[in-house]
Amino acid sequence: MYPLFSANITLNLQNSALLTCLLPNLSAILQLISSMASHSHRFLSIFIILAAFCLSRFSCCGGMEKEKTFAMIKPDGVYGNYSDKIKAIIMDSGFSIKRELRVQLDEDTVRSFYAEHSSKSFFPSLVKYMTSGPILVMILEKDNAVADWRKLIGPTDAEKAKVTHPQSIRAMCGLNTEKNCVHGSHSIQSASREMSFFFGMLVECMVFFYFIYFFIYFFLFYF
Ligand code: RTP
Ligand code: MG
Repeated sequence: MYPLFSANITLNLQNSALLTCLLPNLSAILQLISSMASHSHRFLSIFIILAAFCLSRFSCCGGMEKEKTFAMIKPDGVYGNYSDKIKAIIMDSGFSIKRELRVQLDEDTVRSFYAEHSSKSFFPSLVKYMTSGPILVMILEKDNAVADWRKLIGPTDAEKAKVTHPQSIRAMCGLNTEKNCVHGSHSIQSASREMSFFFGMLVECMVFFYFIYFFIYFFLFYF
């Protein structure tokens, strides 16, 4: 299940190596390919580009990489202008921000994201809170990222966090058990699900449009 992004999307694909190279230089790449002498050379070059893209996608899951986790600055954090401060804490704590995306969630997306809590009494209130304004979602990377990010954000109840974990992010910008400013994945499995939930669809869309672009280009100019 993927989220429906309704508005207000800004995107940081800084570290998506091949996409970052390919997309801004698409017309230059197309010109280079079209200057090649034969159809076979052109199709070979397309094959190499797509294969490199697929390899880069697989390499994101390889064992050589550091652990990744999913982080979110919730509407109260964004609205309260805590985003830059939280990002500074993230960097100072040794994480690198691999991706980030500012997005306004709709109700269905929140219901899907927090499905594990759908039977809880606070669920309707949680849906209202999470749709009350834009959020900032991020992929963070470092050794032991999942556990370290959970530790950094502190307990769910921000009031309690102010007493027991005064250095935590929720102590700094959270208000109570619900409005607690930030989210963090509980486990490597949930991190994987949540990263795909927000960033999987985006990459698939970009690949889809990339393919469409190629097909239109070749049909118009070569057949
Ligand atoms: P999160 O998933 O957002 O990182 O928070 P968490 O693990 O610390 O807490 P969780 O139990 O997963 O709850 C998800 C979010 O639901 C809201 N909540 N409200 N009113 C309440 O009693 C209540 N309990 C939880 C919070 O926004 C919590 O972060
Ligand atoms: Mg949770």
